Amino acid sequence: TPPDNEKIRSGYVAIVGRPNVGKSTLLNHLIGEKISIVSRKAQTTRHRITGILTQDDAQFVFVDTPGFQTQHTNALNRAMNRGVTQALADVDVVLFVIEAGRFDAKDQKVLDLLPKDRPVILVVNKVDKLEDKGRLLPFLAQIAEKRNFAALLPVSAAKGRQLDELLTETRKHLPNPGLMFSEDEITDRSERFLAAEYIREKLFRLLGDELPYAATVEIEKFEVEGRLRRIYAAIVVDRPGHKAIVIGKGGATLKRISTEARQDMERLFDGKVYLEVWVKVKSGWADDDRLLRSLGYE
Ligand code: GDP
Ligand code: K
Ligand code: MG
Repeated sequence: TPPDNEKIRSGYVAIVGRPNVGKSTLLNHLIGEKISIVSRKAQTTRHRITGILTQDDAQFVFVDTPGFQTQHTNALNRAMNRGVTQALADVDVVLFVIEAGRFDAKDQKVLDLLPKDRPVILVVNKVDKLEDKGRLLPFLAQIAEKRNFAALLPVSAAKGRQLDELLTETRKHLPNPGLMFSEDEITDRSERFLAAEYIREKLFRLLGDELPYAATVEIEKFEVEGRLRRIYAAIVVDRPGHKAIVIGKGGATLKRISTEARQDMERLFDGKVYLEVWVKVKSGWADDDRLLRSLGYE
């Protein structure tokens, strides 16, 4: 059903939490498309990503955030931290995401950052992983002591469980009458940006523990011809040794990165994609402010 302008409410909803609790997975399941990339590794999300969900009586503008960096302070990490801080400054509701059965100093640190004057909904994710379901209620009771939460919701982002309930609770706190974005928009990010992100996701999923952090992706050309998109992308690495790893034996790794990224793009763009990917070395890219801006880091 089309949105009803009389009763529709809209607002900004930040999704925050320590790395790997499932923030990006949650955003994607709420929107129904992969607009924020996901991997098992911390700090996969480097940008603030907006995902828009419009229903007949509500428009949720979700803001997915990178985990807050405290350890390495290069220009990239500083830009990521600014992204989190800005998302929190402008937001109407906060979804504070934790993992079922776990709450420690890292979660507490994020909780301490949250604005005191905004409603915070506690989202306890990955309940599907909790073996002893009897632990859930005592766990919720323990966390509920920590702050006056607007609601407490156990969910499974990956399995799409309890997400309607989460939306119902969130809607209560949307402040604005009417729409803020057109009803068919799902993100404020461009296709060009999403194409680069999909390639970056494959680096996180297919390469070892360190390389993905030392790499980024630049779209050099993005052409649209009817329903065909021609995309030319460079994977930017820090060292010549990394280049060989990304390419892999006989080019096998690069081929897999490119094939999987193309399939994701065709799904999202709903059309054919011709994708060319190559690797280039730019030493010190993560500390080059100008290059970071050209790559879309605010
Ligand atoms: P983020 O760093 O908080 O954005 O977390 P991601 O969305 O990237 O997810 C981190 C990992 O947790 C990925 O391997 C996800 O597949 C996994 N994950 C996310 N949500 C769930 C869930 O509800 N259940 C389970 N079992 N795994 C999940
Ligand atoms: K992650
Ligand atoms: Mg993420």
